[in-house]
Amino acid sequence: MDRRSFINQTALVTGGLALAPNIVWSKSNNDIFKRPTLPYNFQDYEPHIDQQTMQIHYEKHFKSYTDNLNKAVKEDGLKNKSIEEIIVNLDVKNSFLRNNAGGYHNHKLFFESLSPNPKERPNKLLSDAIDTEFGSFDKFKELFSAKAATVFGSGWAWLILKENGRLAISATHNQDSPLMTLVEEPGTPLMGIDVWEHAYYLKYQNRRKEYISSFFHLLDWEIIDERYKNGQG
Ligand code: MN3
Repeated sequence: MDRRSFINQTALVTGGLALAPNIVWSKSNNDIFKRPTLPYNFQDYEPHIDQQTMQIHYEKHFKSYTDNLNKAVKEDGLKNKSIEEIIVNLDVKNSFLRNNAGGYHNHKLFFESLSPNPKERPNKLLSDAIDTEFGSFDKFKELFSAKAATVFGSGWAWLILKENGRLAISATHNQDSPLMTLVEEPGTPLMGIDVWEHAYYLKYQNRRKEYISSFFHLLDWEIIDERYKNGQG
């Protein structure tokens, strides 16, 4: 809890309890979705991604998607659903839920995949699958980087596991998730790069390609190995 909500909550508990106990509890303890706690400091990702970008990205952008998602699930009666269930089943016309559920899940995957001391290569299981699909790990990086570089406007590039068990490189617009049925190439996201300008503009400005190559210095294959293994069922 940040300091302001702590103060608000304390004020309600100490001053408002007798008058409106239900408001006390509806205002606190009810955030269903939380951002993962980062095991590193924001400056630890330097020089690949600068401290200020990481901090604003996590504390402002990611927080805003998370807060809005929590608001949306309360209003839409989706309290007991997992984020994956919400995304797979969402009404695509509900743009508030679509943007914020996608934004939450995409950013969770992104921040969980980055480490200042990453495992730099996938394990044998995933590495073999990458070789089969793309030829080699280096070829995969080349194709993935090209996909990320050519996302027009704001969006994401992904390594996904398709329903048929094969890997693919795909892209989504805005905060759409590969889990959404409306996207061109659906699948389970194993890892993704955020190519919204807020993810790199302070350090790289219009040099998106440099940011993409820096991203690979932080990408931790340990968690991606794990996601792939789980996706194998
Ligand atoms: Mn972002």
